[in-house]
Amino acid sequence: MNKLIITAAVVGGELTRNETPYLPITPEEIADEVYKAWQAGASIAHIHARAEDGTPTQDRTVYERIMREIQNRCDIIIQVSTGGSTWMTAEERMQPLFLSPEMATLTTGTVNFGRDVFSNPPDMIEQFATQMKNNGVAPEFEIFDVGMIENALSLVKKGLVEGHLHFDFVMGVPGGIPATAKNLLHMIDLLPSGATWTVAGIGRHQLPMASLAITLGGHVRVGFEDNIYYRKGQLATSNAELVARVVRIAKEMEREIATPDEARQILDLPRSRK
Ligand code: KMH
Ligand code: ZN
Repeated sequence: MNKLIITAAVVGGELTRNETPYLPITPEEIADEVYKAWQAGASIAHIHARAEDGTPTQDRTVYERIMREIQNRCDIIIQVSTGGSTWMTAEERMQPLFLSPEMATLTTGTVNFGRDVFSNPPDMIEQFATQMKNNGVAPEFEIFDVGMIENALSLVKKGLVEGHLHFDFVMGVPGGIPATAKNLLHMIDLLPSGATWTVAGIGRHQLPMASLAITLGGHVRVGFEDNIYYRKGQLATSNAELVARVVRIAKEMEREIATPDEARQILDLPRSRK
């Protein structure tokens, strides 16, 4: 089986320190958290940015500082968010793309997000995909429900996305696809051959969905963005703790962990061809 790519989603676009005191906020704190996750075995860092007061921001200068701090510490693949937070405009959300990071997320449809709506109409999706193409950024399709897979494939048909296809199944968001094994198998079935996939299980679904992905040959995303608990009633004190647990499970199942460079090869990112 191919090596396991672990993504650490260390900040998120909605979480606050009221929910967990361990949430990193400043660029240095975020980079330190990413560095610890990398030491534990993560090869991709999914990044959101925060203003000094902790509120989510898509300001490219803040992303630039975060990226620089991370690059000073390790060679992890940096994947910026274009999801931002549910209340942000398209213009705000696409700011970090202008920094030409290696990867960025691309949600290919609109979904209820708890009591909010995470809005991604067709024109916005195409605008984001075009900007990624122009800036040489590899998209990771964020799939919150089944129909978003077909929407992603339509971008490929239109020539707006080229090369290797990588999907992240975000499962268990209230309003999105429930985190069940049957739903995961169904989504895997819909992918074109050669595509890779990862699973981000939300809340208590993080651990079972990660275990399933390890078994099925997929990849895994963990981190505070999706789940702040190590187990019921016990907060995780770092993203690295969540990564380390996935590493231990994978090793017990004879699945090796991909380094960032190995992940670049699996995902056929341009840096792997240099
Ligand atoms: N914050 C959510 C509304 C992404 O990063 O691309 C969406 C999100 C997805 O976090
Ligand atoms: Zn995100």
